Amino acid sequence: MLDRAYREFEKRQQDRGISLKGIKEKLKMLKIETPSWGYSDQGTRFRTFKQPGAARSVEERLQDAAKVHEVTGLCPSVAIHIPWDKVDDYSQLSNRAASLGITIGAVNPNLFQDDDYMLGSVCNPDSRVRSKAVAHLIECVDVARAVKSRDISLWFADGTNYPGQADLRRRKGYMEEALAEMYRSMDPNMRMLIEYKFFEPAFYHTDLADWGMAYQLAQKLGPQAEVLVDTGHHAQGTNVEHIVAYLLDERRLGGFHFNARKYADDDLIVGSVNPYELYLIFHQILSAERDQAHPLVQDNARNIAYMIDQSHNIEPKIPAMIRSVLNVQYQYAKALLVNWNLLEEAQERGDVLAAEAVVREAFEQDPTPLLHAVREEMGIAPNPMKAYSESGYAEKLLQSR
Ligand code: AOS
Ligand code: ZN
Ligand code: ZN
Ligand code: ZN
Repeated sequence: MLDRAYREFEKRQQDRGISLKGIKEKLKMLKIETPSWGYSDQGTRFRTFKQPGAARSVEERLQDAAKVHEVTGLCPSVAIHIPWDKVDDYSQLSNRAASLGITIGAVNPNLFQDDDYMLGSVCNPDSRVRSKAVAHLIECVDVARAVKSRDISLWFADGTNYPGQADLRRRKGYMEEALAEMYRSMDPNMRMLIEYKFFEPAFYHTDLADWGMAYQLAQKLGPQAEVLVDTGHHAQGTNVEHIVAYLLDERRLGGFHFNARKYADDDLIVGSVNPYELYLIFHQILSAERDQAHPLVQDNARNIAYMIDQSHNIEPKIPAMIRSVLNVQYQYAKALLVNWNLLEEAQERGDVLAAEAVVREAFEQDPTPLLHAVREEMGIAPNPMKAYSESGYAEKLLQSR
């Protein structure tokens, strides 16, 4: 049933030259993966506050991820972290996920929690440690095969704290060798997503510090290697949407780790601090999708893995995850409301103010009635946060965990 708010919204968009038909279909196709590690107690290097009811096992993490999908309709897959989600039988894990209505998404190796990794994993000066790290990468390729997952997401804590601590170029070579070995072990349908981060936990240099390094490495490895952009991993003021546009044009944008931050890699709720940045990221992706002159760029834009990478330490984890994916959906919905004809005309005229206004005007729309209608058509409650709190799930967890 279309309510008045929706009809008014539709009319307002028609007046702006926007038809909602295709837009609804695109909203129904949006998928955002949630991280298994976001459902358990683990957090900062300061205190990790224990939350009553938080998931304690991979089974419970799958249940919570399935609940988030149930109320949002947006999260049909969950990323896993090995060894945190290690099990004896991965096909059983994947069947269990299926019985909960979700699938296992990206497999994330862990190359930072063993004592062996104090001076690095794949870039460690000790060849024994490097071999151990490579063996773990290959183990994760096997896990991906067993859970039928396409993506293996790589993030390395490797780096140094002091000038002179290690030979930077030698470490670069170690990284290249390790990833080449992993690359050779992948099946043709698999993708290696390479994440970068400019600092932390290492504070002098990080072996994969920025998108350019990740991109060049991906290029050397081959077409199954792509870059993963974690929105929190840039210096203040970095134009992240420009990086997105550049990688799309090079057809190497593999995925995102969404989160927000005020200062450094805070892993806060995406869209809470800088919603315009998130919107502008989607603006670039949708621009690439429209680029009919470059079908491979369009293809890249349609195959991006959208993932949340957050760990909620002071806020209740499941509602925080729900809010995060709803924030992504909200900004994506607005990015779909750009009048591209007006934008292109303004750009061609060199009309700076008009072009900026077209982009900002869509950002200033409130797509809530549209999202309500889309959820209704998908059989989802119009307000997923409310549906979750009324479902009694949180109370049930307090009893049972
Ligand atoms: C670390 O800063 C990265 O964002 C990783 O992607 C991720 O948080 C980690 O692999 C989860 O433990
Ligand atoms: Zn990340
Ligand atoms: Zn991070
Ligand atoms: Zn982060």
